[in-house]
Amino acid sequence: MKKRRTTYFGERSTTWMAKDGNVPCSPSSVPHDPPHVRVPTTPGHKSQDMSSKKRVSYFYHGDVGHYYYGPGHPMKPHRLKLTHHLVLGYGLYRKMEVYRPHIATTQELQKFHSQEYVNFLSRVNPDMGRTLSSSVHSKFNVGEYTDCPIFDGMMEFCKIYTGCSIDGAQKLNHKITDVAVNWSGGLHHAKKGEASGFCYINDIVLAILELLKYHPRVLYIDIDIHHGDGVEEAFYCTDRVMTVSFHRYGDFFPGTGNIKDVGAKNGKYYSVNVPLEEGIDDASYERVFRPVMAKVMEVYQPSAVVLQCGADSLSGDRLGCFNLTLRGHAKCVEMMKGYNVPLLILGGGGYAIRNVARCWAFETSVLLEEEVSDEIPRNDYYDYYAPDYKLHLPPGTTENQNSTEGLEAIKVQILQQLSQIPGAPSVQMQEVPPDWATNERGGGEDEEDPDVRSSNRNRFGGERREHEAEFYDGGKDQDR
Ligand code: V1D
Ligand code: CA
Repeated sequence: MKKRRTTYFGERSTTWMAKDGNVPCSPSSVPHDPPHVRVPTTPGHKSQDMSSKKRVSYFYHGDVGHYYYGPGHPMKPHRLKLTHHLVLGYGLYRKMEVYRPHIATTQELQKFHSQEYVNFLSRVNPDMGRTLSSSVHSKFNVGEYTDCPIFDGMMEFCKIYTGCSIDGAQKLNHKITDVAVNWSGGLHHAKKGEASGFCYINDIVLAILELLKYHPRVLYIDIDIHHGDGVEEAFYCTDRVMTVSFHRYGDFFPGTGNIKDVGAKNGKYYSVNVPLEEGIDDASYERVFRPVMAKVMEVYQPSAVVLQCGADSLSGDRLGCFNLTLRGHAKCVEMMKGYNVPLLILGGGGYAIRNVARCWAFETSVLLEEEVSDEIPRNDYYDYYAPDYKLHLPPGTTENQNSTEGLEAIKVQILQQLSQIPGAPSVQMQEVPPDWATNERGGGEDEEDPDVRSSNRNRFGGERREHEAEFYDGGKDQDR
């Protein structure tokens, strides 16, 4: 049975403008870029410039790696701690702004998710989870022994990773950074009123909604091996967001993402699906990714890009079956960075946790244009990288079932679909809603202490810059 789509947008394209009457996305009101950021000299972003250093902001909360989905579950938040410690071990924190995020409030989550669903997630606990009626279980798609178990601190976990993504979007909106990175985000399967595929709250949709306050067109790209169904569904009927997902298609979770699914109503041709077979290697992936994304950038001309970097598309993943190396995966990041458009970088899936950490630490270095050694640096989790203690992965052995002709046919079909787009859509202007940070967050039920908040948060995102001494956590966690 075909599921009804819970799209966020109706048919009309609108954007917002600031209370003072400025139109944040009109060229005349855009502040000058700092001198070290090169902007294209021609309208649009047709050409790539691979060599302009960017201001990078990195969002991390020290508790995010402590949550546990349960025994036997492949999703291990501990991988986020491994990633962070590898980033620290390489000294990359010295080259970027490191922020601790605000904790997203239930009101913020309800900007996309239904009140009923958010209330349910807020109330439920693991003990209740064991006795949930089958109707509640099937309504919200959570429960014991499912993809989405109810685990201790589940809602706090969601609020942490979502806070990071929203904060990143706000830093981009206010031009405080060129690139915002949240490796704990990217949970692309969550729907308006139900959990799916290890995802409960869709931080991506919420971050895109934040970007839409200032950006007329937002591009979402998804290189997780799974189809980015939750994000596609949310924006299926609008041209304000273009979604592009590269994924394994055919008897593979979640089963959506047919090449013929192109969007509907105002969003027709603004959803792009690139179905791939197992075993795809770096060269084959680039042969599709590069021309498709070049065409997307040419016809859509987004003013902000969100890139979900699920690491389950790497060779050797426990759930995935692609054959990408770190270099092939990171090439996508490098390419999108080269377009010089504000960029939100998110995590996603990834189930060989050492490789996830290798991948995202390497991609952090690529974003910073800092070379890193193939020798894993000393860090709290150094032993995890035995026996070779190398950063880069050996090439996988899975056979590439994507023929050159098959990939060419996919590319041609997608370029043809993209050529149906008349040109970058313009938008009507309305008043911009305030940052959730400044208005709606204040005094919310989730505030730990409103007095503390006002004294150590800035006027844009509510984040607090970490002191370098706070980066290192003592002790070693279990690989769980
Ligand atoms: F192997 C498992 C063990 C325990 C619990 C779940 C799994 C498991 C493996 N693969 N679950 C899956 C996928 N689910 C199914 C279900 C069978 N049907 C009833 C559904 O095949 C879900 C895979 C989720 C992938 C998530 C993701 O990598 O895309 C991701 N991205 O961001 C966050 C997660
Ligand atoms: Ca994908």
